[in-house]
Amino acid sequence: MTLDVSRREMPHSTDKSPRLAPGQRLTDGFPVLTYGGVPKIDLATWQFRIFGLVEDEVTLNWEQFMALPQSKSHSDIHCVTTWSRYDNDWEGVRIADMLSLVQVKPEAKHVMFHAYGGYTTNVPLDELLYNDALLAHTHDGAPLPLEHGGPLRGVVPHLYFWKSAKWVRGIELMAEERPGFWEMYGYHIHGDPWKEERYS
Ligand SMILES: Nc1nc2c(c(=O)[nH]1)N[C@H]1C(S)=C(S)[C@@H](COP(=O)(O)O)O[C@H]1N2
Ligand SMILES: [Mo]
Repeated sequence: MTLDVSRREMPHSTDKSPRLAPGQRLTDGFPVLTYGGVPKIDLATWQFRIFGLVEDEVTLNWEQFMALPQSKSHSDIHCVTTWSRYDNDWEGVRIADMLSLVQVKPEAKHVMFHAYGGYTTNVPLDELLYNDALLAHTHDGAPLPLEHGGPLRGVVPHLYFWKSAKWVRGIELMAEERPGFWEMYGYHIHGDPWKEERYS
């Protein structure tokens, strides 16, 4: 099956209000929240793998990744620790475009992001097809700083920011929902900021 990756608007750009999700406060800064250290990543050996419930697993090196169609998105960050940061400009590859490189099996309904360093987080497949969901290498016009996930991070802005994996190295397609790192330690399995899906 070829996934329907026709451009989709993320729900909060149309019907999520107020803009500041409940229980959040605005910050001008950009806090760093990492469990553990910053992994050492060499672009010469960097790889991104799409695997799991696909017909044809794909592995890209950095050059191949950067040759994919590039997109921009503008979105707000809502962190479960209650800070929000408006108006982030991201550049990278839409996750929908990444997924169109493979034939996703029809039973695939969820994904797990895998990151260098071992971090994982799960997201429903449908929700990664919104056009603001990116794998981003650039933030506010500059290469993504290492502590914020450079060279590449997930950006899934309609969910709490722990769903945006830094240092991503793969997407695994799965039939069933499976908890990622923070989800195993009590964070909500879904994480919608407007429903305050913080902890379970
Ligand atoms: N690989 C990895 N990705 C991660 C994390 C992490 O510890 N490791 N922390 C998550 C959490 S809890 C948050 S709030 C955001 C923080 O991103 P920032 O440090 O760029 O603000 O990254 C998410 N992605
Ligand atoms: Mo977080």
